[in-house]
Amino acid sequence: MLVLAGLTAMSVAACGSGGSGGSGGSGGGGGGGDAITMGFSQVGAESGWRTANTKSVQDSAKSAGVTLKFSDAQQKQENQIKAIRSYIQQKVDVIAFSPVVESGWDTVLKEAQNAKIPVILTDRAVDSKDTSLYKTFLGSDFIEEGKKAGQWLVEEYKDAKDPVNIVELQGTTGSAPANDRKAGFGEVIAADPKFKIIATQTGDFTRAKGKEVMEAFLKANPDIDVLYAHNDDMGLGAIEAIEGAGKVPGQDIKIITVDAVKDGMQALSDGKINFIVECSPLLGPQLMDLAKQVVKGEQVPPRVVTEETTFTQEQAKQVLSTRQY
Ligand code: GZL
Repeated sequence: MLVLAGLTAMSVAACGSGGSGGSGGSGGGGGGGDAITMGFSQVGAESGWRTANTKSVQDSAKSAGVTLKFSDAQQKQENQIKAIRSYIQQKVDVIAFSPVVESGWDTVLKEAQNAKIPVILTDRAVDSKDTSLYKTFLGSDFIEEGKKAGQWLVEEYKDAKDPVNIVELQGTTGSAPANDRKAGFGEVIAADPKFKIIATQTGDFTRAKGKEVMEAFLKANPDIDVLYAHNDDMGLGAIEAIEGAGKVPGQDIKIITVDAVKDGMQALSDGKINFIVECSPLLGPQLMDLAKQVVKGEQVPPRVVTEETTFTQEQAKQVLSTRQY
């Protein structure tokens, strides 16, 4: 739970809703009653997580009676900026988006503010110094996710005396999850010099790139002990590379990933991944609650942190059949 500027962020389950925070705007469409129009700019369709997140947003809009204008930016910031500008032109009541990278948003967010259209950040953060440019940020604590990954590794190798050689598949360069998952993990393993990140490179959160980069890691580093991948999809691509190199994933090379999507949990249950840190994509219900509140001008918390857990191989076996995504 974060306490910010006299307001308390909410740490709620994926289907909860916000509390009191900054005042909302009346928006272009007036937002009369509950029938509101939301312009949503999505990062792309790069991973199983993203597909599940898109479904959550679209299904929740339907059940909340929110008219949704939806765009897929194919992981390009310029496409997101274009989409936000078009929503401003269309005078939607509220804009929500998952910023593909942290920087470069102030100008377009200022345009939305000048048009009196409230903006909600969902999933990823921006590095704008002026936090009045958006009403709230709903999403995971990525630094905490990185720390959880590091804490598992420290425990797993607590009796090891020799160096532990780690390779890291980073998420999209410049994105909040990549920056913060790297920082959280690095902070925890820095406590013991036996942990060495011998190679680190972006796999852009995709399976294909994860496989390609892991192939290069394997060629250049014969003695890899651990892979830390910032999402399941890159980890699954890396498993193909590891098996292609005649090694056993989960045994010859231990693997830690983040997300806990179905395919990742299957690999965890099969013993090919050793530990997964959950990152919930099911943000839709909370997003619609927050959108209705900001359009009505109600106060919402400036930060809403989604609750999530971690899974070992045993735990994955127990919950696999119940996973929603
Ligand atoms: C995290 C999200 C990341 C996922 C990836 O909230 O932004 O983007 O971890 C996805 O799987 O591509």
